[in-house]
Amino acid sequence: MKKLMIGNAAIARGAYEAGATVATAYPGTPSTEIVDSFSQYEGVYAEWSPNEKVALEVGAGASIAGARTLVAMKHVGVNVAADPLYSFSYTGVNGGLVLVSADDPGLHSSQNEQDNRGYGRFAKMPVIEPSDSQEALDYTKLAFDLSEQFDTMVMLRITMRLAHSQTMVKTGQKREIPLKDYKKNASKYVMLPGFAKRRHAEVEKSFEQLREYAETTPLNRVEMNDTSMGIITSGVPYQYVKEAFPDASILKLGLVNPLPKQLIKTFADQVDKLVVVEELEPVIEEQVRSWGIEVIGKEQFTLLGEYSSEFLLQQLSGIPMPQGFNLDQEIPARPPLLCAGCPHRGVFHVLRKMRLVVAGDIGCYTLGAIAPLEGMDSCICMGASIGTAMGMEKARGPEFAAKTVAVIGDSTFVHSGITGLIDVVYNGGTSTILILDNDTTAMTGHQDHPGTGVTITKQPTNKLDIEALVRAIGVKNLRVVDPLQINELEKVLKEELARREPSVIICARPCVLLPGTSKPDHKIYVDNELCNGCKSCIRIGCTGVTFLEEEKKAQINGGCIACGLCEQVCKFDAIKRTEV
Ligand SMILES: Cc1ncc(C[n+]2csc(CCOP(=O)(O)OP(=O)(O)O)c2C)c(N)n1
Repeated sequence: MKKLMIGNAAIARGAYEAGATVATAYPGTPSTEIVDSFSQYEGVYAEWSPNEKVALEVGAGASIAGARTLVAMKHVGVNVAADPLYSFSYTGVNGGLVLVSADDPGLHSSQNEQDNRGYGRFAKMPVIEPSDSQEALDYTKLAFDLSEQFDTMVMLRITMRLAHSQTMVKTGQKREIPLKDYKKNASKYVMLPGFAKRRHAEVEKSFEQLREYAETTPLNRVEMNDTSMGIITSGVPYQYVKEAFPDASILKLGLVNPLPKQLIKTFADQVDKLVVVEELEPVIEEQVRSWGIEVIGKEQFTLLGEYSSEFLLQQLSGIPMPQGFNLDQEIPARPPLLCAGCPHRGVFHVLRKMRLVVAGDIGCYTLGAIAPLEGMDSCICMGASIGTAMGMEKARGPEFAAKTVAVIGDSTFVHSGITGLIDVVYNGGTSTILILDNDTTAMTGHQDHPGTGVTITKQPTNKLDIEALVRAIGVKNLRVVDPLQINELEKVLKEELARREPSVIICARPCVLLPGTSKPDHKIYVDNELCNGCKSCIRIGCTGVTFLEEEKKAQINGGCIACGLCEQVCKFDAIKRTEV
């Protein structure tokens, strides 16, 4: 059957057709739809793991036990999973394991632009890059076969453009792949130094075989054409190359680690000028250069962001990018904002008002960093907030801690905040930590997590009791507040900051966009008689409130969901509620 599919759905389909029966993931743009789609197939097991390290460990266990297994994460998730990754690359697999790394050139929704082909090189792991949804499906299937043939996990590296673009896909039949036998094999799966030494030698041996395989695999193909220019490329940039230079000769690499040295040398000999087109790092270019082959690469292109066919034409042929191509020039900037009624807004309003130092974290609440709330001092990676606040305290002393808070979401707390809290309690920190519990992983599209009590397939399960967990860690001062009750929140914050002990304040209110979230039975309006245009309500940064410059009055617009925050910040009682 043929149908339009985004790359992520095609990968899920490929895994299903390859007979994978287990899939694990932690959500993260642009990878989230992969395991979500996989979970909808019959007869498979899929899970949202608490974080990427656990996802890969569960994947490794399933593979060792004999199942074909898919593990998916965004590029920075691979950093979290790097510890098991580097050991699992030594043990190898039983059932094939494909690890999808969804990279984000252009930082559409990430904190960095790292190029995860580098992991392939360091961990001696084959890396495959599809260029469209059909290849995403086909290469995923092939990746499972390769994984078992070469006894290694295989990385399928995609980028946002492939993950979320739709192209036609011909789907096939599911292959029935029986579970491989499980046999105890400690020298393969127990990474004691003595065993690991031998496994390292095995890895090097099988990587040499992969190098040979790279020379002949259909994953790498030469499209010989005009020989005045030859372009080596892979992944989505292949599409840009085809569009910009339809007459050029192309070496399209589907297997980007290891590279086919001989194939590349032969291709280079046949063309007058050799160019490597790859987004982000010069991974292919540097290897080609190291073999003494002259090549045009990053001196002509950029290490930053995504490419396009127009960009390639400009850089290689001097054809200027079309006028107005830069969309930023045409459309006013529209920075992302917290939704109207978002419970996080109350928190950041109070934090700014109290002029606190805020060690932040990653989630919807990171938007509290931008104007007009501007309530965040740092944000490093998921789970970093609590450790960062602890470091600030240890550097500057408890007085500094008395005006510092850490802010972390519920999904992020479970992902990697728990150990930071353990550190605070264990090493005598006095931090005040706000867990913003909106009962979902909102930022990536409302995925469930252990604290929501629901699985990926919407089955009820044990609901992690965050309060009990915090107490078990040893936090004696635990408060639960409604983050949209700002006076109460401010009072509680003052009390907890005054303590020379760790405190946790759980700001509990469900995400306003969650289905079933109760909506207020009143509406909000501005009493024009009382509004004096002070703009206090505008400074909460809510899309439900507009300021009419001519009239010098605030106005509640259709975006309002009557959360009542603006009503609370108005000192002149000009914002009122009416029964519906
Ligand atoms: C290592 C890593 N994995 C995944 C992501 C993607 N991501 C960013 S924030 C976030 C979780 C947000 O959920 P939560 O902490 O509950 O905050 P909310 O968005 O609900 O406010 C995820 C999955 C990431 N940035 N880094």
